[in-house]
Amino acid sequence: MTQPTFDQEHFSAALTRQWRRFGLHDAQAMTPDQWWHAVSGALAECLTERPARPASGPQRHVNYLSMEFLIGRLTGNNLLNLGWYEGVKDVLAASGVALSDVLERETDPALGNGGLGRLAACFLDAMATTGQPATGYGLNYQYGLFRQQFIDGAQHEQPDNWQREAYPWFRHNAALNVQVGLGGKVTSAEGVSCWQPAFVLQGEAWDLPVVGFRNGVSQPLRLWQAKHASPFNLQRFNDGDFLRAEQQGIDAEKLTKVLYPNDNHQAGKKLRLMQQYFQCACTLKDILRRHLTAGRTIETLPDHEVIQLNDTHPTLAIPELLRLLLDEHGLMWEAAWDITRRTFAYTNHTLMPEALECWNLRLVRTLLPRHMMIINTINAQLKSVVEARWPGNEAMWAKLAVVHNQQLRMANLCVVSCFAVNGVAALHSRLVVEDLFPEYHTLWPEKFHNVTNGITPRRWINQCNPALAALINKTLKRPWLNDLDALSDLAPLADDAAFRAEYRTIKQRNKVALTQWIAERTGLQVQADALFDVQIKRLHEYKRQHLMLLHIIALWQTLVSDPQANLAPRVMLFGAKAAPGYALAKNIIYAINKVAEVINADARVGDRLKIVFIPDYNVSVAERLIPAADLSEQISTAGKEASGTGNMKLALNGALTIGTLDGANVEIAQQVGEENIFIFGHTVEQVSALKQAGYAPATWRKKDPQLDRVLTALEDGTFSGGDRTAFTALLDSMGPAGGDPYLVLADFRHYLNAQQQVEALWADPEAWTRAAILNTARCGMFSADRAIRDYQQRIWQAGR
Ligand code: B1N
Repeated sequence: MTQPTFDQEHFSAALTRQWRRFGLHDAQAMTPDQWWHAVSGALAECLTERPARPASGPQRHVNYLSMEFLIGRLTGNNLLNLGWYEGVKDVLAASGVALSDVLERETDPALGNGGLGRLAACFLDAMATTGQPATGYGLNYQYGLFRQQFIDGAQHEQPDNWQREAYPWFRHNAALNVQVGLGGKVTSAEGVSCWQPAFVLQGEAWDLPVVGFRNGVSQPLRLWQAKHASPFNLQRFNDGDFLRAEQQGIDAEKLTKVLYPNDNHQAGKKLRLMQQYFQCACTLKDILRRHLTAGRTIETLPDHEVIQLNDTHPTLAIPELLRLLLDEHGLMWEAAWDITRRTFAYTNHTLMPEALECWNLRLVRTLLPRHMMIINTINAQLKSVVEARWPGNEAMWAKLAVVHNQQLRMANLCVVSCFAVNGVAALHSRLVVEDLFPEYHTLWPEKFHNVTNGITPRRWINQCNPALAALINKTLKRPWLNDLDALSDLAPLADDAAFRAEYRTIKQRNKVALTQWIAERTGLQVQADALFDVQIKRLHEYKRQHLMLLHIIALWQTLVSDPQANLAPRVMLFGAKAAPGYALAKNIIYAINKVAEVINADARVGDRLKIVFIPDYNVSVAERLIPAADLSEQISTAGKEASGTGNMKLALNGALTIGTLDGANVEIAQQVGEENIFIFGHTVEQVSALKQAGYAPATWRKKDPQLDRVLTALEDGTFSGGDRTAFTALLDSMGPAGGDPYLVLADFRHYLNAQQQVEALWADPEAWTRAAILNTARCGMFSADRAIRDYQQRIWQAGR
């Protein structure tokens, strides 16, 4: 496929139409925000009119269903993928306007929480780039993930009204509107069931273009927005009950008001279940419409369409498809089940028990009575399979049932109904089989796969680190952004002093740029030649931001007690949001900020140790931090982080990883070589052995005087103006009360030892840069393009 070249006249004309629409007489009269709207609107217009089209081919069309798409800013990304950046830059320069300033005006669409939502966005980019026909399906939230503020060190949340109604990239096509029912009852006549919903909602399709990298492809991310269906209840209206047809009791627009701010945690709220069903019902109507209007029969659905479930959040798509096949297309159960089973594939993203979705049966039955019947049929069918395999084994049934103890278990429903189940990194996929679903694995071993996550190098190198991209362009002299394995050709240059100097200069400039931005954003002055030690991710106990905090306190105590200590100056950088209801996570944020206040103001330490907690971490902040990082903190308890993807972005941009053998860290270590990464901590097997033997954090504290000093400083008010209760939640979690479930104390010593190895390598800049270059050169496999090809080969092309 060829790329439409930039047509300056066409773009300029579109731009003119934009500012005329603002009622202006001159481009010069535009405010900076208007410039952003005008440029984006003009580009969106050019894209609609030009021959940018969806990918096509013999493959099945992928329908990627996700409750989250953390897309980040679109305008700059689309310009780069289209190859129009320079052209547009020149047009704006002629008006004395800098494109880079204009792009900074875009509010980050934050329609996701963290890694799961960002992965969905990277995969859409990679499918457009590799030519995989695909549609992303999600929700158009009016409020994205909350904005974070610190007030006296504590997190406060502000609503994120991102002005979706004025977002120039959206295209709305009323012809795609669909209607969705909720509640009501089921009637049966002659073996045919009929659901009569109490309420009907309207789903509006709002499309964002996903632009492939220089290949002329653009395919939609379709986000559904809930509206009142004409003010009537259609059923009542058709029954002639005109006066009572006005709906009551359900506020449709509430449904897509706000993204739930939990990451790796289920809150079990009714509105969330309604969101999930709404997204699934709208999407299935759309998929079936596309299939049938292409002149195909319903029976051939799995030959042409595959539905990939991004975790269990869109699981209701399974009973919804069955309902449509049974009740609206009149299929018999066997045929409907066969079609469904060959259409769905499920990706598991977490083993954390609190994130495995279970829904109360009464709630499900009230909102979705027909789906409940269908789920019960699946459950009964499963029961005979389990009974045949493990006759009379009640405990086994209690474990494998889809419906049990008045709970609907979404992961079980997925495994039973999908042709493929995959984890997101090699270790995680092994644990999915061994710890989460061992019995299902003995029943259906062929269903289980690994697809290690990946990231798009278009955003995570080309867009965020243009200087590094330019160096790679100049060095490789061939396309690499859609063929990331090509980076391996850089490896020999790790031994070339001139190349190392260039590579180091780029990192240094990125760090200088970051220090300026930090000063503007936080008022803190930090030195760009310090080691930039970065931990950026959602705040969660298992990710162990507090382990990094303990190291910071240990460094400070060393610097204070021994001013001659030979320690590298460090800037410790954090970016993290805590779910608003997650008290411990919020206490960890508070503790980091309070420790930062004391240490940053300590003249004895000066520039040798600084702590910066960047407020309101989001995709755009990540784009600034990642190119400037020296050290990437990936320090979750082994077995808890399914994959991680920030680890990949940081390694590709030349940060060395300090990390546990968890998630994709294991594969990063394999790729870069153990001499180019700092691995520490208990392994998965050691973690379970330790717990089995009865882990007691107090004994670990007792045998390590430095650890005791660090914890004492948190207890005795050193960082909280004498208040000994300020960090109770944090301290309790690591003490006998909480039992230190994530083994912070048990990994402390090993972590500090690894940090000393970091110091040693940092002391030799040439050796450090050599290792950094090898990280860039050897992480090509973490391209999302490779992940998409794995999905194609292992999952999407199979299973029909
Ligand atoms: O998915 C990412 C992984 O790289 C991370 O390791 C993993 O933690 C993350 C419920 C989740 N797993 N589960 C969630 C998000 C929102 C929610 O409501 C669970 N996020 C992950 C991509 O594979």
